[in-house]
Amino acid sequence: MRRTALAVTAALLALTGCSAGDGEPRLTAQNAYIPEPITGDMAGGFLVIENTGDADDTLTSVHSDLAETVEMHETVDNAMRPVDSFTVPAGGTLSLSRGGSHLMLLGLTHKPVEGEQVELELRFEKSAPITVDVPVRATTYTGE
Ligand SMILES: [Cu+2]
Repeated sequence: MRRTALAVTAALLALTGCSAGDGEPRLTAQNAYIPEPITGDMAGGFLVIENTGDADDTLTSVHSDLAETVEMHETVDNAMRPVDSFTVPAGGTLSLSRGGSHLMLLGLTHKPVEGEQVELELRFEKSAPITVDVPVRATTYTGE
């Protein structure tokens, strides 16, 4: 009897942990790619982070074995500049795309080529880190 009650409680907790409306962000990374860079100095990184939860989260840093540092850049008037973080709004997306905000991989260990996979670790203020296997695409690839 007692064991049954505990099992039911555990099941309920598991259920609430998976439902929306709990004041937590819920993030998934999609459509990630790195265009094959022209030189081995740096590479751009693009992806979409969707937040289906009901609290904002913040992308605070990105790490990769391929790069010494991964910066977050925004593009203003066709010039890019580093920022400390990106917001992933509740019920919305953070879109890192060509011509807009993006990741910049600097200090590459080697020049990545099309077909390769590069691991990126995304770290957030609230959510657990997300590791993404990012495919290296053709230099001219734009995501569509
Ligand atoms: Cu940049």
